[in-house]
Amino acid sequence: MQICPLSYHHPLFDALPFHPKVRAAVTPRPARATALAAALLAAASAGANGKDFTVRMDPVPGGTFVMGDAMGEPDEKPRQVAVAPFEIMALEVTNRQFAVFVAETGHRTDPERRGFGFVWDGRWHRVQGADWRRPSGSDSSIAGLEDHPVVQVSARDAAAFCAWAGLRLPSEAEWEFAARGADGRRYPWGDDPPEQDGIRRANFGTVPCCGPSAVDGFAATAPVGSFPAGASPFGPLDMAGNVWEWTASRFPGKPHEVALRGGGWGNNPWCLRVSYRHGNPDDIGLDMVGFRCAGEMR
Ligand SMILES: [Ca+2]
Repeated sequence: MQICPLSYHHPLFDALPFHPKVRAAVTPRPARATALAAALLAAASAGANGKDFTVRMDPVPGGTFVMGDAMGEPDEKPRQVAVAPFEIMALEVTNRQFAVFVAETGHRTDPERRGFGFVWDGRWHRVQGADWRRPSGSDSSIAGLEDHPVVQVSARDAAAFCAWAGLRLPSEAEWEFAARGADGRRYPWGDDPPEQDGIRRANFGTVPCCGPSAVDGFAATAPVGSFPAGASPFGPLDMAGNVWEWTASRFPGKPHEVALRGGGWGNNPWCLRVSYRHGNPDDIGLDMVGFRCAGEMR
């Protein structure tokens, strides 16, 4: 077994300056017409950098599948789960898209209100001034990273974005089904490792775990959708790697934590498996964690 040091319970994690049960006031849910949100996001997304970042929703048919991995961690014990039909964003939410949401709603993220975010360099550092506009701290910026996934957003910030867009975060079961389908594969593309025979299928980190690796051209985040060979059976990209993704599900046994999935740019292939689970407090931001939204099948 290997450890993916994402949870704040891990010894590589700087302590929070507050008890996780002491939560900030709930972020007000913005009230905006979803049609307007969809139009604004489309206008901000299409054709950026010569590439189409339009918000594409991939349909995921309902079904029954075995969630988990008998060869995985103890909390991945296989169990049969039924999922109703839904849709999921083909790509992680980008900085450009999150900026539209903030401009329209005035939303202030949890890391902005807390005054810090967590930054990974082989361990997690609590960095003052790190937020979605300054992912590594006050001297950093997202200039040139407009089509990279937004990071340093909490689960509550992610849920607020999705609600504004007329969507929601996927449950853990929906996320895993969208990533692997029903045939028991280990990764979105199948059972082959993320890099094999010169084909790179995900943005991930060093082996052994867990430093940034620029072998794929990206030491940290990559523009969303950069690894088409890593598509899941239903179409979504980057379900393994690039950034971990918040879900709508509480982490079992940890009522103040939310489940994250998919592994990130600093993790090794073990952590990129579709069944790997982590939990973190719902009001902290990290520079290896983003999200994508789901919605009801239209
Ligand atoms: Ca991802």
